Amino acid sequence: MKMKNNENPKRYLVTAALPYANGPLHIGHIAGCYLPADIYVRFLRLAGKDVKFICGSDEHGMAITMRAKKEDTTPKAIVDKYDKLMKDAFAEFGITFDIYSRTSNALHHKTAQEFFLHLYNKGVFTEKETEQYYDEKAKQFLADRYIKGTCPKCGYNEAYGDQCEKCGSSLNPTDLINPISTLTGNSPTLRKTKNWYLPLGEYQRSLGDYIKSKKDSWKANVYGQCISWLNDGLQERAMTRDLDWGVKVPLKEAEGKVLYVWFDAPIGYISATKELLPNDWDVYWKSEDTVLIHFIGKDNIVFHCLIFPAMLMAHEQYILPTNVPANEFLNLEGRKISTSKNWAVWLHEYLEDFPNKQDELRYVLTSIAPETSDSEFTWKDFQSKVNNELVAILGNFINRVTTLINKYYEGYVPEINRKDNPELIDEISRAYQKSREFTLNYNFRQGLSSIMDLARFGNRFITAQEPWKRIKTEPESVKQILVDCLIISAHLGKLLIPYLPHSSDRIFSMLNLNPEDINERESIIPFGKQHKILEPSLLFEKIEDAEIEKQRLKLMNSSEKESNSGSINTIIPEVSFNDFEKMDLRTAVITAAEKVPKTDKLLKLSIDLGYEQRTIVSGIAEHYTPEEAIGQTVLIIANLAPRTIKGIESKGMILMAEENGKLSFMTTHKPFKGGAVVK
Ligand code: B3M
Ligand code: ZN
Repeated sequence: MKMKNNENPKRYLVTAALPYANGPLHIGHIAGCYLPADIYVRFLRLAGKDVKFICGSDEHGMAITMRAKKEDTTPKAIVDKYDKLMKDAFAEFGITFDIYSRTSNALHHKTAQEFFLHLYNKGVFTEKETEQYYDEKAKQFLADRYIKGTCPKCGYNEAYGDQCEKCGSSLNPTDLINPISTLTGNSPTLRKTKNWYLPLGEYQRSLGDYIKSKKDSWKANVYGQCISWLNDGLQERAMTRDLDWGVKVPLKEAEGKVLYVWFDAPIGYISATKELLPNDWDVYWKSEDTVLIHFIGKDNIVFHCLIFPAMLMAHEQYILPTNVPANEFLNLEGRKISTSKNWAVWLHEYLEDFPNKQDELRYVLTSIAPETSDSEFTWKDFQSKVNNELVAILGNFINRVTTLINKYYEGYVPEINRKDNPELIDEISRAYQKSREFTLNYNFRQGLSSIMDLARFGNRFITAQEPWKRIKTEPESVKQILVDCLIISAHLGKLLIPYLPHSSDRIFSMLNLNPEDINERESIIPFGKQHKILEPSLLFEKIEDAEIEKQRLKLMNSSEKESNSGSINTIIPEVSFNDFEKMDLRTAVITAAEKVPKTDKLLKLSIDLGYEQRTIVSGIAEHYTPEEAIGQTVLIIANLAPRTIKGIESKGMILMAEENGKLSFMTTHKPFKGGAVVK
């Protein structure tokens, strides 16, 4: 059964998940949510629909406070920094939000508080007193993530209050044995506190009906997850928290409490719409002929499909989401993308490293989008998709057409008595029809590939027609062929507007045409002296091996820096024997050692290389005392460029083996003097 407002909507309201302002955007965010949303919105705009595209930074919740703690700064400084970084990167990449707002805005705080009060006054919430851990020294209640202790299931002693990362069990803070506050190291005490809960169980029935009505229109992964939550039975959830960073709970008795971040964040969509359209935001939210679509990643499904709809139902004035086309996850070079492990391709860095190559990334991320299951990005595949598809198929076709028109007619589009070519008309309308169908069904991978099929057809067509052979003998037919090819190119430009907008712009300027003049049904292409196309230039450039190697190395290196240790899973690209031979590896004997003052990790070592004495500063003080180090025969890289560390010149590097964070010298099996060559 389809919702009735699906049939002929007056307007569309499209939202993309509000990213937490606690770190930069990476390609997983883009492929999972923002790019599909942007394609969809651009498509609707092109079709002349009334559509608003809403997003903004999510600036509350533990994600922010924990990051602030890690960077040793305030939550405010964190959100200001990342809000700007993300907003700029989205704009540069060509994500065309109608508004990119922030949940720290006063208007949002007011909107979220009014929403809360409306539900409160209707008696929607259950008030409940519970016992929560409290840190007497920090004078605050502790969020689950701020409590560590021993896991009751597996005995791991670094388990968090909500989960043990060793055995994966989900926990309550009170399950932990010997709980410790990570803020102060104190043992927390239990204190009574009152919070307001949304009794989701009371909405079990209406949510069930709502979700079941979406069986045919929602993606199977989204529908399936909702049904499984419903089958498990919905539990009440606290909508207020004992924290100080967030939207204040607008009740006298709730001093020192804020709204649960997942209560205020989706209301952020409403506040941003208000900011964009102060006078008629409510028709987008309260009128049955609006279609409301939320683009999100799969970890946000329960919040958008069950909790937020329950809030909207409870409020009674709002429409419910029409569709929530959530994507699965994108992996990177064989591993899960991880912000904390720095295993990511950051959008702002890509834009710096590959200037004016937004569409190369749009193309690759769309063609591997995790639409029905997790998928994977590798730099090799990025290179091969750019070189073998964008360059070799699309770019090549446009280039052949513009080159030949320039060569044979000095760039003027030949004037002919054009005969319609039915095969061509068929092919073009198939591309429009398929790309429309796929795009409207959130199947962007196939939407894009059906457009690429038209470019493939163009290449086959020109190859089969061989204008370069016929130009001498059949000049009139060649004119017809090249005009046909020009028409294909113009339609490619039009079809690509939602997917590769920058390239579409370039195609139109190369062809000296106006996108508005090109339509599925007719295309206005001036001929003769009125219409000169540009000199041929490349639409896409090949990506060289060296560029890809550089990116792979950058990924490996930065991820190591962050975790401060090489992981056994880290694959380091192969090096040539030549490269290996450039390293001067030697034995050395440590003759003296002392701690570097005001540091925890550094030892200053004097080493004997036989042919010379040297100083090396090494980060091993947590693993060896100076006394233990003296007298050891170790391996070093002797020709590493000198570095100054804490004012001491360090010449060379001691090689250490690492296991589970413990470091050990590499030493010789038999007694050796310093200076022996290692090979
Ligand atoms: N900030 C979660 C996330 O980035 C959250 C989305 C909010 S959408 C209302 O995964
Ligand atoms: Zn455990």
